[in-house]
Amino acid sequence: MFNNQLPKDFLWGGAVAAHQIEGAWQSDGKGLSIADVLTAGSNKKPRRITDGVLENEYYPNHEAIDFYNRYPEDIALLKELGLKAFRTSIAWSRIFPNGDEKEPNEAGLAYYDQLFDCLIKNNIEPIITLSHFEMPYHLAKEYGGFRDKRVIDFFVNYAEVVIKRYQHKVKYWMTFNEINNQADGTHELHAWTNSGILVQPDENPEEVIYQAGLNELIASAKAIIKAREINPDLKMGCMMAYVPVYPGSSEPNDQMAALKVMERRFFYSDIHVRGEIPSYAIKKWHKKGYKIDYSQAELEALKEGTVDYIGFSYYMSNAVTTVDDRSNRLDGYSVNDYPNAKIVNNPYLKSNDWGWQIDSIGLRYILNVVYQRYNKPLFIVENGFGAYDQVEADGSIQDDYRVSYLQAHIEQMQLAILEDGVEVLGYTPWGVIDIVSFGSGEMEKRYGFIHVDKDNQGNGTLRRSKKSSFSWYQQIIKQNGVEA
Ligand code: BGP
Repeated sequence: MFNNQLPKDFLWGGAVAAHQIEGAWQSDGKGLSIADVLTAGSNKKPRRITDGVLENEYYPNHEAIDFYNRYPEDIALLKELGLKAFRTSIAWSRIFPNGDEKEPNEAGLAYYDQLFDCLIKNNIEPIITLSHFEMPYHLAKEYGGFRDKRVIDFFVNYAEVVIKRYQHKVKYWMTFNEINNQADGTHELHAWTNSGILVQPDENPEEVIYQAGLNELIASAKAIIKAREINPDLKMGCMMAYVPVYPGSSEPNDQMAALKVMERRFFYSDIHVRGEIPSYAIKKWHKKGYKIDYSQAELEALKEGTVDYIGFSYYMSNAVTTVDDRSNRLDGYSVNDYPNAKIVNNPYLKSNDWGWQIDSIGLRYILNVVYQRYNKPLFIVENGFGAYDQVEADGSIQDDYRVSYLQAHIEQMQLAILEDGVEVLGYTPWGVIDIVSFGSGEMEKRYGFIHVDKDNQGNGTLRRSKKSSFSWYQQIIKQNGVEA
């Protein structure tokens, strides 16, 4: 397969998020964000959401890797790597510290002007997420996050300010990072980071999450409508976490269970792309007696504010079974959608140290499934291999495991493009430079081509150094793909 058939303007890049890279959690007028009250966790211990910032707690996102102050040095390294695109997010609480102010914080706006100018000067296209788990804490605390429809307007106001400000520097935008996580996570982390909600003991978590998720989808649609009024040349995308679900056996109930588990994830992109609430959701809400509130005007906004492309993350695949109780995992509400459905490990696949099952063919599979479902351009804005990298005595890091993961996934992406006819705008591997893990808060769950000297307890010099994968990816970009 010849890699030189990939489009010449294919956007080879790298991805990060403000709360995981910037640090400077209180600089230049920035308000507290919902990420600033997440403690450190570990591979085995989930992160906790604290009520405000507590004394003698360690919050890994407060300093992260200090990109806020070091971005010129880091962007010089990304330029050397050969990136054509760099995905990051704007920290909402740098622009509106509490979220419900009328006027923005000019120092926050000025920072992102400088960051985008630096990227553009280095011929790197900024790919921007409006909210990557970074809602202002005040909106979560005082309004209950997206359970309150006023937060829709606060988000749209924020989106309008930044899209107007940066419309000539940023062409590709996405609204909410991995908006569908909240549908699948039983733990409160996803409901908190997606929607800023803490489910109360007397509430039905699924009903609250569906309402908050729908309000977020309405906010996305209204922001996209505004963006098109500002500048019709902008490319407005959604951002999904696609984890394909295979049937655990050929027993027909396993196939139906897989369809139903995927349906819960597709609920979000079905609305982002098709602009209407799917009939399976209306039926489910009615059957379960859920009171999901939406108006005719909001339905019209959903219809008008659909996306131009679908950004998504891909890391792993799952399997689901109904035939036996092999499962020891209680993964999310999705398994409630079909009798006896349980998420199980796939015996044909290996896992990384966090139990994420490695499946490069799953990327080609999901590219085909999503493209056939929506017929919209796709953008792989996250893919990567988290690992405890080893620094050798000579200071080098031989991350061949990361190269083989990425090589295999790029091969499958190229098959989807060159043989299956899927339209893919670009590929921005996650954590292009080592940053704070979202799920565990660990600094040592590393994804980068560039190592950062900092450990899980926050100790280190923050020195940057190239891993062996740096020169490998540099070559992939130069030759526009992998030879397979
Ligand atoms: C996705 C998030 C990213 C990133 C990635 C890796 O869910 O969009 O923010 O963190 O997962 O996850 P982790 O950092 O937990 O390894």
